[in-house]
Amino acid sequence: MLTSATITTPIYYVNDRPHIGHAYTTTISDVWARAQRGMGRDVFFLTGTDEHGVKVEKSAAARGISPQQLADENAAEFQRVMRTFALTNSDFIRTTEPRHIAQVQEFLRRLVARGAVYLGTFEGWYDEGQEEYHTENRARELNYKSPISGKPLVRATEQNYYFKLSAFSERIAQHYAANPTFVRPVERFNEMIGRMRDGLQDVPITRTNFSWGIAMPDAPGHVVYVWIDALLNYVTALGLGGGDASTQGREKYWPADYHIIGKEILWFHAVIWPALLMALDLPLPRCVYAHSFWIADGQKMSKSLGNFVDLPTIERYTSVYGLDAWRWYMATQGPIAATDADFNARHFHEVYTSSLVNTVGNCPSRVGAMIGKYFAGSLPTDADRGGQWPQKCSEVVDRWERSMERFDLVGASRCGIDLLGQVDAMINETEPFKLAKDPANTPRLSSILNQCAQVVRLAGVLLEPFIPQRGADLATAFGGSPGAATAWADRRRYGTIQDGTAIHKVALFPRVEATAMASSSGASPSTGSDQPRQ
Ligand code: ME8
Repeated sequence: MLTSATITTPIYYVNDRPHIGHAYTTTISDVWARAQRGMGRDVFFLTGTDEHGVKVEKSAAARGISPQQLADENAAEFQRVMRTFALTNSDFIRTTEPRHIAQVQEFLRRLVARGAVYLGTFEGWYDEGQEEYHTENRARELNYKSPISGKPLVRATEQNYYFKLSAFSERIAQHYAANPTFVRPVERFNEMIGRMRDGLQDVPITRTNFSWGIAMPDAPGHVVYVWIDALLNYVTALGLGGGDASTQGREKYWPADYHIIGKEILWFHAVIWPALLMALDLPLPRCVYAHSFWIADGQKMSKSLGNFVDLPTIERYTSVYGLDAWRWYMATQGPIAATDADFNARHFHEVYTSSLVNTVGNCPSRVGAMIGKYFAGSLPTDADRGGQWPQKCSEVVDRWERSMERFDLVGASRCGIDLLGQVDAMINETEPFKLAKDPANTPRLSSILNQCAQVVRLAGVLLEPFIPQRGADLATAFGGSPGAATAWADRRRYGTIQDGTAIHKVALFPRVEATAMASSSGASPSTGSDQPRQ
């Protein structure tokens, strides 16, 4: 039986158009999903859109359209991006779908029935832009200003339904202690542990000041707080609250292995979400992974500064360098750790040239060309049966598997590059082009080129989740088949290309002019009209 694996991205707000941040989180999740599928696991990869709340209501009003129209328009745009970027999500959940709404209401009924939700009066500090309440302590720490927009927090009083978050402090602390990798990276985990020390206060989970949301069951006038609605997407998509035909048979995908999110929404995922799951008697996800932010040329990205990497900008990169190059840059140079990452066109170009053109492109092309020239494109035999390679390769594949398991995509990306580097080194050392001048060297030449080809194929397997299009070309050129078409036990093994197999020369990554992307971040020209964002 296949083991399953589940990964999720945040569901994105439909009051914004897709940009580098969304592309980043979704792409790294896709790399992981593809890697797990390649290893033969049954993967559920979830993304979608967060469509309720005041922000969407206001953006729609500003454009003179209904919130549903705005949501439909932008959800379609996000879905188009998933397709054009070859992202392999298993479902795309929208929070205005009936299947989601019905289950959110069912979960709220359960929370009320279990005494985890009650009616009370709230007075506190509210961040209008983020739709987030803060405790007095936290508000003071923030200088009574939104950490995101810098606008003052406002004093708010409301009669609301509350979630008894305070009742879960102890259990969450225990879970943290027992699961030291529950939140990653560790710097982020420490932050959460620090904030938990303040104690947890109950949180209002309904609103009465707007209507664009899910109605609280049996409570006329109350609309479910957008964050509760949104968090529940991770389990409504799997039908844990009832579901419909589209969610049937998906219970096995819970708990998720990874919730991949940006650091600004970690509190919701590391504290509120686990407490909700505990209150619902559902198991907790294995890991909440909170990456940092892309910044541009050392500064926060902002549309008014003109360094904002929006969808048209991304599309310019993919048309100049190709989709795989974009993915490679996202997955290997992005803010996966606790520090922000700088996006700039020069760096993009350097990484493209050194890793993709000079290594991933060049090495297979060299090997393919020599087999073409000296053995008419047919894999010669290796009397040495791989020498040291089978052992070396098995170690590298083990390292790759472990890196993927830990969501260390940078570490995993190096495995394929390392193998190709070692092939290059062997070619430089043994100089097959010199050996080829004397027929007496043919057995040795055969062995060397057979070994090079075997390692190149294997490196391609390890690189394929990052560069699926060129990875498939590489697999085909070296006598294999791309993706999960073959069992992992065979794909991960050194030496599976049979003697006599046709090996082709491949041109994977063409050189690109250094000046192809004009401005430094390559961002679209400024419109000057939009708010700065994270
Ligand atoms: O927060 N760098 O949606 P959102 C890297 N709907 N990643 C970035 C980024 C940047 N500069 N900017 C955004 C929401 N992101 C809620 C989520 S989940 C139950 C509800 C990415 O559209 C990052 O993953 O504002 C961040 O968490 C997400 O986009 C926020 O997307």
